[in-house]
Amino acid sequence: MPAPAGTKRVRGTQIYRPFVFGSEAYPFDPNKRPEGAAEDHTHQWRVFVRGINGEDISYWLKKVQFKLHETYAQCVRTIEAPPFEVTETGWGEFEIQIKLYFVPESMEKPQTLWHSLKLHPYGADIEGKKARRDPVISQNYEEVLFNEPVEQFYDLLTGGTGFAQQQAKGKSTKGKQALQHSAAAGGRTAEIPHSDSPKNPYSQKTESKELDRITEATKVVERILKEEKAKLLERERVLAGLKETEGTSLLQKKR
Ligand code: SLL
Repeated sequence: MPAPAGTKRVRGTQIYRPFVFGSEAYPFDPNKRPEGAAEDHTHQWRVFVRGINGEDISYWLKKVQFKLHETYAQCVRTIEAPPFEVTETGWGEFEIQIKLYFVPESMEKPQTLWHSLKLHPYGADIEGKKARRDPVISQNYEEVLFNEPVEQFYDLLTGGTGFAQQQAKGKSTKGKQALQHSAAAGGRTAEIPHSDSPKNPYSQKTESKELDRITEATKVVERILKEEKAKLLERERVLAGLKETEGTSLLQKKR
């Protein structure tokens, strides 16, 4: 029996899409508090889900639900269109639940993320950051993975060239080629920019730097392991020697 319309999946295919989620917080300037902010509030902050380098992600992301701390009025905020963000003022840090709802064509269930809202500086030079009243940014690069997307969603994701359908009818080439082709045609890909910029730290360059850093760190760990193994072997050798000499003399003494 054929699958109902819109539910046929592109087998053996996984498609991922990168995005950023997190928060930015601004300590109030005591001389210029935002209008209407409660007496005990100290910061303005924003929690967000956005594309890398401002890329429009609304072709796969339909809406985002942010669940704030219960001290907030209407703590469940649903954002139906980009920018997917909530701006608020407050005094305390807390965990924000972020639920991603995908476009209906995707037939995908929503996915939940958590973000710790950061109001206070962290990392290096905390005192300096406080004194300058630097914004506090806490964000993560993330990838959503669509495993065997339904055909209509596959087309949406890759630029809508109808390749999935053609493939299904046996008119087209293999999955990989189809993916490349449609990406070129529609410009919808998982690619991140080649270089980073002041506004966007996520790029192929930073990724490759990070990979180099991991490779270097792995080498260091391997070297330390080797040294420690050698030390252990040496100690075992000494121990065996001691057992031989001391062990026999003890036995001899007992006799
Ligand atoms: C803390 N567990 O103790 C956290 C709670 C609550 C955050 C943080 C104010 C909300 C409002 C606000 O910042 N709540 O006044 O509407 O740090």
